Amino acid sequence: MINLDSPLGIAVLVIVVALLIVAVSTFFLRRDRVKKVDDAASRALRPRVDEATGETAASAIDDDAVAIEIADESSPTAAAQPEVETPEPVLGRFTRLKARLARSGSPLGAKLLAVLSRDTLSDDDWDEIEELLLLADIGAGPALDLVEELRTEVRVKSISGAAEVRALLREKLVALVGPDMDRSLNLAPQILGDGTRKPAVLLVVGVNGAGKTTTVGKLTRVLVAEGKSVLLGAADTFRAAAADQLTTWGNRVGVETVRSDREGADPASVAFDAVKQGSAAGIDVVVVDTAGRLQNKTGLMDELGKVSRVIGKEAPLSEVLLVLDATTGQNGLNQARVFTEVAGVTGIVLTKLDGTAKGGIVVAVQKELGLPVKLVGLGEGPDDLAPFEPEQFVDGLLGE
Ligand SMILES: Nc1nc2c(ncn2[C@@H]2O[C@H](COP(=O)(O)OP(=O)(O)O)[C@@H](O)[C@H]2O)c(=O)[nH]1
Ligand SMILES: [Mg+2]
Repeated sequence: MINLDSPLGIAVLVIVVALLIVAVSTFFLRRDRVKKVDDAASRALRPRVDEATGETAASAIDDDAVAIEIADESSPTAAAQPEVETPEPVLGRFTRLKARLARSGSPLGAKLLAVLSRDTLSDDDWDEIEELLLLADIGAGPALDLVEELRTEVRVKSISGAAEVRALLREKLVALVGPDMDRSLNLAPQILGDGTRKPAVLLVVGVNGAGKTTTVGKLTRVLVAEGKSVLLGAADTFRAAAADQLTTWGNRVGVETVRSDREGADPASVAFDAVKQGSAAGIDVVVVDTAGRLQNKTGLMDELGKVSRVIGKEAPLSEVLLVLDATTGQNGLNQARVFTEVAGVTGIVLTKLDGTAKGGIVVAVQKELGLPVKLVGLGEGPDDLAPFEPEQFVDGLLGE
């Protein structure tokens, strides 16, 4: 035994007691940390809960996917969650937002009406109509064709009166925008050859500042409003701020973001992780945001090509959405073409249509790229993204 009479014995006793204290406190600290990690993991996998009914979203997670903790108001983790917003319903969004098309200094409708209300339309009048359509960025070819058709029909059917000509113009514009194009997003769960169920995977691409991250944020709200479970992937790894921006959007509607804690991490591996985690958790839709550097075509091709290839190892891509800034007009189209060449784009999101009088760019973009505009951004508000509706769009353009 230790001899407490000797100084050596006392010293040994002190050391033994100190070691015991260190061991006990380490044990408790570790237990606390493991619990925190578990809490974070279960939060990431928790399905959305309908606030009104307390039921999990119908489309949420299969019973057999992963053990999932259902949010409970009384549980400490639920209490620690930031307040989750309820996004606006998707139906009728375009109708709400279409007035913004005309508000952005686009009195196309008013100007056209002024010309059309002249008694008989002269060559100059028709030229003026063509010019107005050109100013709205419809593109030279379509503007010329439209005026020719309109002119012929007015003559052949001996149509007179501004209202009738305007109705005909509206009809022609709707036809030009393509009312029959498939603008739906492919959000179906994917069943692979071996029977495994994978989430729908959406990849969002486009140049810097086009509105990609904002669109992913708004789109997440659209999906949440439709009862889907969503996971985000922050594959813009060049700036930590980009991942923060995305995480903030997700947090507002209770959606987790997979990100790297290191700036400059490999975007393809972040994208892969997001899809892998989404699959494991039985998530409905994984949306991957990317960086928009357009240094040169080869660099972009390599990087985006790698991102989609690597994602493909986990699940096929359901949609590749190209985000285009409508205010860049025809100039943006050349850059856009590069993306369609390298990234297998399936649809266009046209942003900032609220900030331009050149709404006709919708026609030009679809014609040039041969792809449908699926969604449009009409403001900086969180729910200012709407599925594109040709008739409503033309009415907005004409200021109706
Ligand atoms: N007015 C307006 N601004 C938008 C719209 N979409 C995005 N923005 C703004 O465009 C800027 C760049 O957006 P961001 O998503 O960061 O672009 P990214 O670099 O492509 O990810 C931000 O200030 C957004 O608020 C839109 O539909 N209308
Ligand atoms: Mg971004």
